[in-house]
Amino acid sequence: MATHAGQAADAPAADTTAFDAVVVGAGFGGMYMLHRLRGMGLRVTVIEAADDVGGTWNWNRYPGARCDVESLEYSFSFSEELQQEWTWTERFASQPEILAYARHVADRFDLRRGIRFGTRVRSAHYDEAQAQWSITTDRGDALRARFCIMATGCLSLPRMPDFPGRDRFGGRLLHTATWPHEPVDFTGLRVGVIGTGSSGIQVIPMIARQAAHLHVFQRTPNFSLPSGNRPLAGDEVAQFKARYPEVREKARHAPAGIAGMPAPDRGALDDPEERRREVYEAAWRNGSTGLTRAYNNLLMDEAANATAAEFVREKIRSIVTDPAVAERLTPRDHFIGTKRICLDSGYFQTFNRPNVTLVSLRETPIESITEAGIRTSREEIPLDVIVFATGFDAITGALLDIDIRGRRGLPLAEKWRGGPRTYLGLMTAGFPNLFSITGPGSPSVLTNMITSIEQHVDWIARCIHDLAARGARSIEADPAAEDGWVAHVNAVADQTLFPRANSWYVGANLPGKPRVFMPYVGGLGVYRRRCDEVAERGYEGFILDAPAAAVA
Ligand code: NA7
Repeated sequence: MATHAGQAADAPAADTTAFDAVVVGAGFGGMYMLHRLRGMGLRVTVIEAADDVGGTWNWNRYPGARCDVESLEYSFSFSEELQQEWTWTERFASQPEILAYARHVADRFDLRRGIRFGTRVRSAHYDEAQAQWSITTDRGDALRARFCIMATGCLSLPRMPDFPGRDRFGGRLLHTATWPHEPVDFTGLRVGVIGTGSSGIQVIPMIARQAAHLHVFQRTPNFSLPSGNRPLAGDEVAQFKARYPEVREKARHAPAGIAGMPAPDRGALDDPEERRREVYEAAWRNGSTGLTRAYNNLLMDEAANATAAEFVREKIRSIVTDPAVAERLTPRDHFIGTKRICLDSGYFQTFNRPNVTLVSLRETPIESITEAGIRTSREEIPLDVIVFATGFDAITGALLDIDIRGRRGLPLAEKWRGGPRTYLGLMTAGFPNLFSITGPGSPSVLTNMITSIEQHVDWIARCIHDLAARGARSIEADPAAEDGWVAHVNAVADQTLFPRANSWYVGANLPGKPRVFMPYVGGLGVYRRRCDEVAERGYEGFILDAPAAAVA
């Protein structure tokens, strides 16, 4: 490994295959990791399958794609200059604006020259003798690095259900997560959207405005709240920016990594019904996901949750004019917030349009895709375009898509056959020097991803620095510490209603995926303290420089 005072980052070197660290993915995690490690003088390369930075915000270009964390908080805090010079224009940033921000970050910190675009990592194998990772790509690269850092994202392996006849369809097939770069014009077309998760709920109102007719194929109705998106006024932005030091510090220790969402201090049943309604009404009017965090027990207590769920069900009935359609759109199979809550701009209102038809797949399942459209158990619906908004193999999908092998050639897929096992969501035993950013067992998708990414990247950078300072070549999770963390992640989740929903948090959206609650629900502030303590206690629960046979 280059010493920290050693060779300048990315300096021309004879060997373009040997690195201190290879980072997989150039989304926000990979970009910040590159910036940090470069700043420490390490030789780093980032490998990115897409042709640009931005990760999920580069792929998910469907109309209506928008973040559900407010833009002024969904942004990097590591550079005061960056956060002062960038100006967000909307309360919730749209995909094009977030992608423009990612590109700005890449240019401002001169990151592009450290990234190999259009290149997909195929394998990463650990060489025990050398204490190095050997990494291959689909372009024939064979790289070696002391550290391999997976910044592969939690929602990056799209899922396309294999309906019979899919390849026969004569029209156009699109997936929200692999959207074309050029705009798609739906004017005059008959469109079908399959899926009513966040992506479906965002894209449906946009397509409905253009299409001749839109059929929405819904399997499970979802809770969705009005986003309350609006343009940001210049003075509002300036005032917020002036408070950044305080806001960011709060966010780092808040449960969701969002300063504007501190932990509530009372339970839903502590308030009389009338007061509770006022609280929910105010949250509904204010927009954002605040309604599900209005009380501290909404995700813990069935009766408390029912008060919020019923409030939203009433709203759906009040918005959708046809009572039969309203009933079909009303979620009843899960506690509100236990599947990712959606934020929308006029989703339920869309079903009042004459050119929109809701098809409930519970009543009339899809039997096949035909040359002309979709055949349900009732009829064949002719379509020009089918949009799959059918989600992702979340959290573990992109990691297991790479042939990762640790000590003694053990495949990660084999180790995780029963579900992911990690220590702190950062490392998995038997895979030395392999880190994952926002991996399973960390707060990740239950938080502001950028706050969580910064926490993970800073921790990994500090760890690599400390290893060099001690002269250690490797670090890996102690299997006993990993068992303890997995038990803790499960125990905390089991105190909540989360594991009971058939969500992608538990892998229930993928037939055959082991049912494990994957994110850490204990909150980012608590988690951050734990990670810091571990480092301060000399990497408690990790083994430094284990001999080849020492770790099972
Ligand atoms: P989601 O939230 O996983 O939603 C996928 C949707 O697709 C959901 O409504 C599914 O219904 C539906 N789906 C999946 N497979 C099928 C089949 N075979 N037939 C019919 N319908 C199906 O993915 P999104 O992309 O919307 O959002 C993912 C995250 O990205 C989101 O939570 C935000 O964090 C950003 P189901 O509910 O499984 O019955």
